[in-house]
Amino acid sequence: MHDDFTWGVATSAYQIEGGRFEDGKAPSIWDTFSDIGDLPESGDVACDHYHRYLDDIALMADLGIDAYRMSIAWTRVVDAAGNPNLAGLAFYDRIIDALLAAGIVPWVTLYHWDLPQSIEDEGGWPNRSVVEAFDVYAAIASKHFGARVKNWITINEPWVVSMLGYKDGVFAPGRTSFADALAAAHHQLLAHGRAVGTIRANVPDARVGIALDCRPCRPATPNPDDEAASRYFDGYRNRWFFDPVAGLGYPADMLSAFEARGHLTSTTPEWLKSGDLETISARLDFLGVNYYTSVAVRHGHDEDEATDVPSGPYPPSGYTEMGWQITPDALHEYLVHLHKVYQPNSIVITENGASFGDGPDLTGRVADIRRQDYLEQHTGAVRRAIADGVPVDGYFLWSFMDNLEWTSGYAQRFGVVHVDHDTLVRTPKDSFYWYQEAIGRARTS
Ligand code: IFM
Repeated sequence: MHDDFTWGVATSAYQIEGGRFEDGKAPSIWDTFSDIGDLPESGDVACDHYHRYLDDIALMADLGIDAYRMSIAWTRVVDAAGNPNLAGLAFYDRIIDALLAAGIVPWVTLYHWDLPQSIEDEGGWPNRSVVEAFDVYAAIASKHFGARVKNWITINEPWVVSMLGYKDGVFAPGRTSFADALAAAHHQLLAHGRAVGTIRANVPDARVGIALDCRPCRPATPNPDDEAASRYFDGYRNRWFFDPVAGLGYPADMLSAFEARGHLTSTTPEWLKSGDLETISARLDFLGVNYYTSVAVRHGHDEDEATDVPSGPYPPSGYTEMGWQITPDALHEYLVHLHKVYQPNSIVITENGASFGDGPDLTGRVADIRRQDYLEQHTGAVRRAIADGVPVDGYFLWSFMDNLEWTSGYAQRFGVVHVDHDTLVRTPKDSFYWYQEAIGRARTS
Protein backbone atom coordinates (compact mmCIF):
# COMPACT_ATOMS: atom_id res chain seq x y z
CA MET A 1 0.00 0.00 0.00
CA HIS A 2 1.38 3.39 -0.92
CA ASP A 3 2.11 6.17 1.58
CA ASP A 4 -1.04 8.11 0.71
CA PHE A 5 -3.33 5.10 1.17
CA THR A 6 -6.32 6.12 3.32
CA TRP A 7 -7.35 3.86 6.20
CA GLY A 8 -10.72 4.70 7.64
CA VAL A 9 -13.97 3.63 9.21
CA ALA A 10 -17.49 4.41 8.02
CA THR A 11 -20.93 5.06 9.50
CA SER A 12 -24.12 6.77 8.42
CA ALA A 13 -26.29 9.41 10.08
CA TYR A 14 -29.54 7.50 10.62
CA GLN A 15 -27.71 4.42 11.87
CA ILE A 16 -25.80 6.17 14.67
CA GLU A 17 -27.04 9.67 15.43
CA GLY A 18 -30.38 9.43 17.18
CA GLY A 19 -31.44 12.97 18.06
CA ARG A 20 -34.55 12.56 15.96
CA PHE A 21 -36.21 15.70 17.26
CA GLU A 22 -33.12 17.84 17.88
CA ASP A 23 -32.46 21.27 16.43
CA GLY A 24 -35.26 21.40 13.91
CA LYS A 25 -34.59 18.12 12.15
CA ALA A 26 -37.34 17.33 9.64
CA PRO A 27 -38.74 13.79 9.27
CA SER A 28 -37.06 11.43 6.82
CA ILE A 29 -38.54 8.40 5.08
CA TRP A 30 -36.81 6.18 7.65
CA ASP A 31 -38.49 8.05 10.52
CA THR A 32 -41.82 7.42 8.82
CA PHE A 33 -40.99 3.81 7.95
CA SER A 34 -40.06 3.04 11.55
CA ASP A 35 -43.24 4.73 12.78
CA ILE A 36 -45.61 2.86 10.51
CA GLY A 37 -43.69 -0.31 9.74
CA ASP A 38 -43.20 -3.51 11.61
CA LEU A 39 -39.55 -2.86 12.47
CA PRO A 40 -37.79 -4.29 15.51
CA GLU A 41 -36.22 -0.93 16.40
CA SER A 42 -36.00 2.67 15.22
CA GLY A 43 -33.14 5.15 14.87
CA ASP A 44 -34.75 7.62 17.29
CA VAL A 45 -31.86 7.17 19.73
CA ALA A 46 -29.54 4.81 17.79
CA CYS A 47 -26.05 5.16 19.33
CA ASP A 48 -26.84 8.66 20.55
CA HIS A 49 -23.86 9.90 18.57
CA TYR A 50 -25.74 13.20 18.44
CA HIS A 51 -24.69 13.78 22.04
CA ARG A 52 -21.69 11.47 22.35
CA TYR A 53 -19.74 12.41 19.24
CA LEU A 54 -16.75 13.74 21.20
CA ASP A 55 -16.27 10.40 22.96
CA ASP A 56 -16.65 8.61 19.63
CA ILE A 57 -14.09 10.82 17.93
CA ALA A 58 -11.67 10.24 20.82
CA LEU A 59 -12.02 6.49 20.18
CA MET A 60 -11.44 7.04 16.46
CA ALA A 61 -8.25 8.95 17.27
CA ASP A 62 -7.14 6.04 19.42
CA LEU A 63 -7.87 3.67 16.56
CA GLY A 64 -5.34 5.59 14.47
CA ILE A 65 -7.43 6.04 11.31
CA ASP A 66 -6.58 8.60 8.65
CA ALA A 67 -10.18 9.33 7.74
CA TYR A 68 -13.76 8.97 8.90
CA ARG A 69 -16.56 8.46 6.41
CA MET A 70 -19.78 9.91 7.83
CA SER A 71 -23.02 10.97 6.26
CA ILE A 72 -24.96 14.18 6.66
CA ALA A 73 -28.68 13.91 7.26
CA TRP A 74 -30.34 16.00 4.54
CA THR A 75 -33.25 16.51 6.95
CA ARG A 76 -31.02 18.21 9.52
CA VAL A 77 -29.43 20.78 7.26
CA VAL A 78 -32.19 21.80 4.82
CA ASP A 79 -35.70 22.77 5.85
CA ALA A 80 -38.86 21.88 3.94
CA ALA A 81 -38.67 25.17 1.98
CA GLY A 82 -35.15 24.35 0.79
CA ASN A 83 -33.43 26.82 3.13
CA PRO A 84 -30.42 26.01 5.33
CA ASN A 85 -31.18 24.94 8.88
CA LEU A 86 -28.42 26.64 10.83
CA ALA A 87 -28.79 24.52 13.96
CA GLY A 88 -28.41 21.34 11.92
CA LEU A 89 -25.38 22.69 10.08
CA ALA A 90 -23.86 23.63 13.44
CA PHE A 91 -24.09 20.00 14.63
CA TYR A 92 -21.93 18.87 11.71
CA ASP A 93 -19.62 21.88 12.23
CA ARG A 94 -18.91 20.56 15.70
CA ILE A 95 -18.18 17.06 14.40
CA ILE A 96 -15.98 18.23 11.53
CA ASP A 97 -14.02 20.58 13.77
CA ALA A 98 -13.48 17.82 16.34
CA LEU A 99 -12.31 15.40 13.63
CA LEU A 100 -9.86 17.91 12.20
CA ALA A 101 -8.57 18.73 15.68
CA ALA A 102 -7.96 14.99 16.18
CA GLY A 103 -6.06 14.77 12.88
CA ILE A 104 -8.82 12.74 11.17
CA VAL A 105 -9.86 13.69 7.64
CA PRO A 106 -13.67 13.84 7.18
CA TRP A 107 -15.14 12.11 4.15
CA VAL A 108 -18.74 13.21 3.80
CA THR A 109 -21.54 11.25 2.13
CA LEU A 110 -24.50 13.42 1.17
CA TYR A 111 -27.11 10.71 0.80
CA HIS A 112 -27.17 7.55 2.89
CA TRP A 113 -30.86 6.71 2.41
CA ASP A 114 -32.63 9.29 4.58
CA LEU A 115 -34.73 11.17 2.03
CA PRO A 116 -36.80 14.03 3.48
CA GLN A 117 -40.38 12.80 3.91
CA SER A 118 -41.59 16.04 2.29
CA ILE A 119 -39.80 15.02 -0.93
CA GLU A 120 -41.17 11.48 -0.77
CA ASP A 121 -44.63 13.05 -0.43
CA GLU A 122 -44.05 14.66 -3.84
CA GLY A 123 -43.18 11.30 -5.41
CA GLY A 124 -39.73 10.64 -4.00
CA TRP A 125 -36.81 9.40 -6.11
CA PRO A 126 -39.06 8.32 -9.02
CA ASN A 127 -40.07 11.98 -9.52
CA ARG A 128 -37.47 13.93 -11.50
CA SER A 129 -37.94 17.05 -9.36
CA VAL A 130 -35.86 15.33 -6.65
CA VAL A 131 -32.76 16.05 -8.73
CA GLU A 132 -33.20 19.78 -8.30
CA ALA A 133 -33.88 19.42 -4.58
CA PHE A 134 -30.75 17.29 -4.14
CA ASP A 135 -28.72 19.90 -5.96
CA VAL A 136 -29.97 22.60 -3.59
CA TYR A 137 -28.91 20.41 -0.67
CA ALA A 138 -25.51 19.64 -2.25
CA ALA A 139 -24.96 23.37 -2.78
CA ILE A 140 -25.84 24.23 0.83
CA ALA A 141 -23.58 21.49 2.22
CA SER A 142 -20.62 22.08 -0.07
CA LYS A 143 -20.68 25.86 0.43
CA HIS A 144 -20.95 25.53 4.17
CA PHE A 145 -18.42 22.74 4.78
CA GLY A 146 -16.19 23.04 1.70
CA ALA A 147 -13.36 24.93 3.37
CA ARG A 148 -12.91 22.01 5.76
CA VAL A 149 -14.29 19.00 3.83
CA LYS A 150 -12.51 18.05 0.62
CA ASN A 151 -13.65 14.44 0.17
CA TRP A 152 -17.25 14.04 -0.94
CA ILE A 153 -19.42 11.04 -1.76
CA THR A 154 -22.69 11.96 -3.40
CA ILE A 155 -24.92 8.89 -3.01
CA ASN A 156 -24.49 5.62 -1.14
CA GLU A 157 -25.68 2.36 -2.72
CA PRO A 158 -28.29 3.52 -5.23
CA TRP A 159 -29.24 -0.13 -5.94
CA VAL A 160 -30.43 -0.56 -2.35
CA VAL A 161 -32.37 2.70 -2.40
CA SER A 162 -34.10 1.81 -5.66
CA MET A 163 -34.68 -1.90 -5.43
CA LEU A 164 -35.22 -2.46 -1.71
CA GLY A 165 -37.04 0.85 -1.24
CA TYR A 166 -39.16 1.16 -4.40
CA LYS A 167 -39.34 -2.33 -5.93
CA ASP A 168 -39.37 -4.80 -3.03
CA GLY A 169 -40.78 -2.38 -0.47
CA VAL A 170 -38.69 -3.87 2.34
CA PHE A 171 -36.79 -0.63 2.99
CA ALA A 172 -38.13 2.91 3.24
CA PRO A 173 -40.26 4.22 1.67
CA GLY A 174 -41.79 0.74 1.23
CA ARG A 175 -43.06 1.00 -2.34
CA THR A 176 -43.41 -1.90 -4.74
CA SER A 177 -43.12 -0.95 -8.39
CA PHE A 178 -40.21 -2.12 -10.54
CA ALA A 179 -40.89 0.70 -13.00
CA ASP A 180 -40.66 3.27 -10.20
CA ALA A 181 -37.48 1.64 -8.93
CA LEU A 182 -35.82 2.10 -12.32
CA ALA A 183 -36.86 5.75 -12.38
CA ALA A 184 -35.56 6.10 -8.80
CA ALA A 185 -32.23 4.62 -9.88
CA HIS A 186 -31.96 7.01 -12.80
CA HIS A 187 -32.77 10.08 -10.74
CA GLN A 188 -30.21 9.13 -8.09
CA LEU A 189 -27.53 8.78 -10.75
CA LEU A 190 -28.62 12.07 -12.30
CA ALA A 191 -28.62 13.78 -8.90
CA HIS A 192 -25.14 12.37 -8.36
CA GLY A 193 -23.87 13.79 -11.66
CA ARG A 194 -25.39 17.22 -11.02
CA ALA A 195 -23.96 17.29 -7.50
CA VAL A 196 -20.45 16.49 -8.77
CA GLY A 197 -20.50 19.77 -10.72
CA THR A 198 -22.06 21.71 -7.85
CA ILE A 199 -19.54 20.44 -5.29
CA ARG A 200 -16.61 21.23 -7.61
CA ALA A 201 -17.97 24.73 -8.25
CA ASN A 202 -18.06 25.40 -4.50
CA VAL A 203 -14.96 23.46 -3.50
CA PRO A 204 -12.38 23.76 -6.27
CA ASP A 205 -9.97 21.31 -4.59
CA ALA A 206 -12.70 18.76 -3.81
CA ARG A 207 -12.31 15.04 -4.48
CA VAL A 208 -15.70 13.66 -5.45
CA GLY A 209 -16.99 10.12 -5.91
CA ILE A 210 -20.02 7.87 -5.52
CA ALA A 211 -20.32 4.72 -3.38
CA LEU A 212 -21.71 1.86 -5.48
CA ASP A 213 -22.57 -1.44 -3.84
CA CYS A 214 -21.64 -4.53 -5.78
CA ARG A 215 -22.50 -8.23 -5.69
CA PRO A 216 -20.01 -10.06 -7.87
CA CYS A 217 -21.68 -13.15 -9.24
CA ARG A 218 -21.09 -16.26 -11.26
CA PRO A 219 -23.43 -18.96 -12.53
CA ALA A 220 -23.92 -21.67 -9.93
CA THR A 221 -23.23 -24.30 -12.60
CA PRO A 222 -22.09 -24.21 -16.24
CA ASN A 223 -25.70 -24.92 -17.25
CA PRO A 224 -26.73 -22.28 -19.87
CA ASP A 225 -29.84 -21.41 -17.86
CA ASP A 226 -27.69 -20.58 -14.83
CA GLU A 227 -25.32 -18.63 -17.06
CA ALA A 228 -28.20 -16.55 -18.43
CA ALA A 229 -29.51 -15.98 -14.91
CA SER A 230 -26.10 -14.85 -13.74
CA ARG A 231 -25.71 -12.44 -16.65
CA TYR A 232 -29.13 -10.96 -15.83
CA PHE A 233 -28.32 -10.73 -12.10
CA ASP A 234 -25.04 -8.96 -12.87
CA GLY A 235 -26.88 -6.47 -15.08
CA TYR A 236 -29.63 -5.83 -12.58
CA ARG A 237 -27.38 -5.66 -9.51
CA ASN A 238 -24.09 -4.24 -10.79
CA ARG A 239 -23.85 -3.11 -14.41
CA TRP A 240 -27.02 -0.99 -14.31
CA PHE A 241 -25.13 1.38 -12.03
CA PHE A 242 -21.43 0.94 -12.84
CA ASP A 243 -21.91 1.25 -16.63
CA PRO A 244 -23.64 4.67 -16.80
CA VAL A 245 -21.40 6.18 -14.11
CA ALA A 246 -18.39 5.10 -16.19
CA GLY A 247 -19.85 6.62 -19.37
CA LEU A 248 -21.04 3.38 -21.02
CA GLY A 249 -24.75 4.20 -20.77
CA TYR A 250 -27.35 1.70 -19.57
CA PRO A 251 -26.51 -1.86 -20.64
CA ALA A 252 -28.40 -2.67 -23.86
CA ASP A 253 -29.10 -6.28 -22.82
CA MET A 254 -30.77 -5.03 -19.62
CA LEU A 255 -32.87 -2.39 -21.39
CA SER A 256 -34.21 -5.23 -23.56
CA ALA A 257 -34.60 -7.63 -20.63
CA PHE A 258 -36.46 -5.04 -18.52
CA GLU A 259 -38.72 -4.23 -21.46
CA ALA A 260 -39.38 -7.94 -22.07
CA ARG A 261 -40.33 -8.40 -18.41
CA GLY A 262 -42.64 -5.37 -18.51
CA HIS A 263 -40.54 -3.18 -16.19
CA LEU A 264 -39.97 -0.65 -18.98
CA THR A 265 -42.46 0.27 -21.68
CA SER A 266 -39.65 0.77 -24.19
CA THR A 267 -35.88 0.48 -24.46
CA THR A 268 -35.79 4.27 -24.52
CA PRO A 269 -37.39 4.92 -21.12
CA GLU A 270 -39.42 8.09 -20.69
CA TRP A 271 -37.27 9.20 -17.76
CA LEU A 272 -34.10 9.20 -19.89
CA LYS A 273 -33.75 12.75 -21.28
CA SER A 274 -31.23 14.19 -23.65
CA GLY A 275 -27.98 15.02 -21.84
CA ASP A 276 -28.69 12.81 -18.81
CA LEU A 277 -26.05 10.20 -19.61
CA GLU A 278 -23.40 12.93 -19.99
CA THR A 279 -24.37 14.35 -16.59
CA ILE A 280 -24.33 10.92 -14.95
CA SER A 281 -20.84 10.15 -16.26
CA ALA A 282 -19.25 13.27 -14.77
CA ARG A 283 -15.53 12.75 -14.21
CA LEU A 284 -14.89 11.28 -10.76
CA ASP A 285 -11.87 11.59 -8.53
CA PHE A 286 -12.51 8.10 -7.21
CA LEU A 287 -14.99 5.28 -7.62
CA GLY A 288 -16.29 4.16 -4.23
CA VAL A 289 -17.00 0.43 -3.98
CA ASN A 290 -18.92 -1.20 -1.13
CA TYR A 291 -18.20 -4.92 -0.93
CA TYR A 292 -19.52 -7.51 1.50
CA THR A 293 -20.17 -10.77 -0.32
CA SER A 294 -20.70 -12.45 -3.66
CA VAL A 295 -23.32 -14.84 -4.98
CA ALA A 296 -23.71 -17.89 -7.14
CA VAL A 297 -26.78 -17.45 -9.33
CA ARG A 298 -29.23 -20.18 -10.26
CA HIS A 299 -31.91 -20.20 -12.91
CA GLY A 300 -35.11 -18.87 -11.34
CA HIS A 301 -33.16 -16.70 -8.88
CA ASP A 302 -31.92 -13.91 -11.10
CA GLU A 303 -33.33 -11.11 -8.96
CA ASP A 304 -32.66 -12.50 -5.53
CA GLU A 305 -29.61 -13.49 -3.60
CA ALA A 306 -30.01 -17.18 -2.93
CA THR A 307 -27.23 -17.81 -0.43
CA ASP A 308 -27.85 -21.50 -0.09
CA VAL A 309 -26.13 -22.56 -3.29
CA PRO A 310 -23.93 -25.36 -1.97
CA SER A 311 -21.05 -25.30 -4.40
CA GLY A 312 -20.85 -21.90 -5.98
CA PRO A 313 -17.89 -20.63 -7.92
CA TYR A 314 -16.49 -18.84 -4.88
CA PRO A 315 -16.62 -21.51 -2.18
CA PRO A 316 -17.29 -19.50 0.96
CA SER A 317 -14.89 -19.80 3.87
CA GLY A 318 -17.89 -19.23 6.13
CA TYR A 319 -20.96 -17.07 6.64
CA THR A 320 -21.48 -13.86 8.54
CA GLU A 321 -24.52 -13.45 10.76
CA MET A 322 -26.31 -11.65 7.91
CA GLY A 323 -26.15 -15.05 6.21
CA TRP A 324 -23.69 -13.64 3.68
CA GLN A 325 -21.00 -15.90 2.24
CA ILE A 326 -17.44 -14.91 3.10
CA THR A 327 -15.70 -14.74 -0.27
CA PRO A 328 -12.61 -12.51 -0.25
CA ASP A 329 -11.38 -13.90 -3.58
CA ALA A 330 -14.45 -12.41 -5.22
CA LEU A 331 -13.41 -8.96 -3.96
CA HIS A 332 -9.97 -9.37 -5.48
CA GLU A 333 -11.42 -10.60 -8.75
CA TYR A 334 -14.04 -7.85 -8.90
CA LEU A 335 -11.49 -5.11 -8.30
CA VAL A 336 -9.41 -6.45 -11.18
CA HIS A 337 -12.61 -6.56 -13.28
CA LEU A 338 -13.56 -2.95 -12.43
CA HIS A 339 -10.09 -1.76 -13.33
CA LYS A 340 -10.14 -3.61 -16.65
CA VAL A 341 -13.66 -2.72 -17.75
CA TYR A 342 -14.14 0.80 -16.39
CA GLN A 343 -10.60 2.08 -15.81
CA PRO A 344 -11.38 4.48 -12.95
CA ASN A 345 -8.33 6.54 -12.04
CA SER A 346 -8.80 5.61 -8.39
CA ILE A 347 -10.90 3.11 -6.44
CA VAL A 348 -11.70 3.49 -2.77
CA ILE A 349 -13.31 0.66 -0.80
CA THR A 350 -15.94 2.82 0.84
CA GLU A 351 -17.40 -0.08 2.88
CA ASN A 352 -16.31 -3.56 3.84
CA GLY A 353 -17.02 -5.48 7.02
CA ALA A 354 -19.00 -8.23 8.68
CA SER A 355 -21.77 -8.78 11.20
CA PHE A 356 -20.88 -11.01 14.13
CA GLY A 357 -22.69 -10.77 17.43
CA ASP A 358 -19.83 -11.24 19.91
CA GLY A 359 -20.28 -9.26 23.11
CA PRO A 360 -18.16 -8.59 26.20
CA ASP A 361 -17.10 -11.60 28.29
CA LEU A 362 -16.91 -11.48 32.09
CA THR A 363 -13.70 -9.47 31.91
CA GLY A 364 -15.24 -7.00 29.48
CA ARG A 365 -13.22 -8.23 26.52
CA VAL A 366 -14.93 -8.70 23.14
CA ALA A 367 -13.04 -11.49 21.39
CA ASP A 368 -14.49 -11.16 17.89
CA ILE A 369 -12.04 -13.43 16.17
CA ARG A 370 -14.35 -14.07 13.19
CA ARG A 371 -14.42 -10.36 12.34
CA GLN A 372 -10.62 -10.19 12.54
CA ASP A 373 -10.41 -13.14 10.14
CA TYR A 374 -12.86 -11.49 7.77
CA LEU A 375 -10.94 -8.21 7.81
CA GLU A 376 -7.60 -9.92 7.42
CA GLN A 377 -8.85 -11.85 4.40
CA HIS A 378 -10.47 -8.84 2.75
CA THR A 379 -7.63 -6.38 3.30
CA GLY A 380 -5.43 -9.16 1.91
CA ALA A 381 -7.64 -9.28 -1.19
CA VAL A 382 -7.23 -5.51 -1.58
CA ARG A 383 -3.45 -5.88 -1.31
CA ARG A 384 -3.46 -8.54 -4.01
CA ALA A 385 -5.52 -6.31 -6.29
CA ILE A 386 -3.05 -3.46 -5.78
CA ALA A 387 -0.19 -5.84 -6.56
CA ASP A 388 -2.06 -6.68 -9.78
CA GLY A 389 -2.06 -3.01 -10.75
CA VAL A 390 -5.53 -1.93 -9.55
CA PRO A 391 -5.37 1.66 -8.25
CA VAL A 392 -7.03 1.15 -4.86
CA ASP A 393 -6.28 4.18 -2.70
CA GLY A 394 -8.34 3.68 0.42
CA TYR A 395 -10.22 1.25 2.63
CA PHE A 396 -13.10 2.17 4.95
CA LEU A 397 -14.13 -0.51 7.40
CA TRP A 398 -17.87 -0.81 8.00
CA SER A 399 -18.42 -0.03 10.71
CA PHE A 400 -16.83 2.04 13.44
CA MET A 401 -19.43 0.92 15.97
CA ASP A 402 -22.40 -1.40 16.26
CA ASN A 403 -25.40 0.52 14.98
CA LEU A 404 -28.91 0.29 13.58
CA GLU A 405 -28.78 -2.26 10.79
CA TRP A 406 -31.91 -0.87 9.14
CA THR A 407 -34.75 -3.41 9.24
CA SER A 408 -32.61 -5.88 11.21
CA GLY A 409 -32.49 -3.44 14.12
CA TYR A 410 -29.59 -3.61 16.56
CA ALA A 411 -29.26 -7.39 16.43
CA GLN A 412 -26.74 -7.33 13.60
CA ARG A 413 -23.42 -5.96 14.81
CA PHE A 414 -20.90 -4.68 12.26
CA GLY A 415 -18.78 -2.48 14.56
CA VAL A 416 -15.20 -2.75 15.76
CA VAL A 417 -16.59 -0.94 18.81
CA HIS A 418 -19.28 -2.80 20.73
CA VAL A 419 -22.29 -0.71 21.77
CA ASP A 420 -24.52 -1.88 24.59
CA HIS A 421 -27.84 -0.66 23.28
CA ASP A 422 -29.37 -0.45 26.76
CA THR A 423 -26.62 1.62 28.39
CA LEU A 424 -24.99 2.95 25.20
CA VAL A 425 -21.59 2.09 26.68
CA ARG A 426 -18.90 1.66 24.03
CA THR A 427 -16.29 -1.11 24.27
CA PRO A 428 -13.55 -1.55 21.67
CA LYS A 429 -13.53 -5.13 20.41
CA ASP A 430 -10.41 -7.18 19.68
CA SER A 431 -10.93 -6.28 16.01
CA PHE A 432 -10.48 -2.62 16.98
CA TYR A 433 -6.99 -3.43 18.26
CA TRP A 434 -6.35 -5.68 15.26
CA TYR A 435 -7.23 -2.80 12.89
CA GLN A 436 -5.14 -0.34 14.93
CA GLU A 437 -2.14 -2.64 14.54
CA ALA A 438 -2.84 -3.37 10.87
CA ILE A 439 -2.90 0.36 10.11
CA GLY A 440 0.33 0.88 12.07
CA ARG A 441 2.03 -2.02 10.23
CA ALA A 442 0.88 -0.71 6.84
CA ARG A 443 2.31 2.72 7.59
CA THR A 444 5.73 1.37 8.47
CA SER A 445 5.97 -1.33 5.79
O1 IFM B 1 -25.31 -1.03 7.24
C1 IFM B 1 -25.25 -1.06 5.86
C2 IFM B 1 -24.90 0.31 5.31
O2 IFM B 1 -25.82 1.27 5.71
C3 IFM B 1 -24.88 0.29 3.80
N1 IFM B 1 -24.06 -0.77 3.31
C4 IFM B 1 -24.24 -2.09 3.87
C5 IFM B 1 -24.19 -2.02 5.38
C6 IFM B 1 -24.37 -3.43 5.97
O3 IFM B 1 -25.59 -3.97 5.58
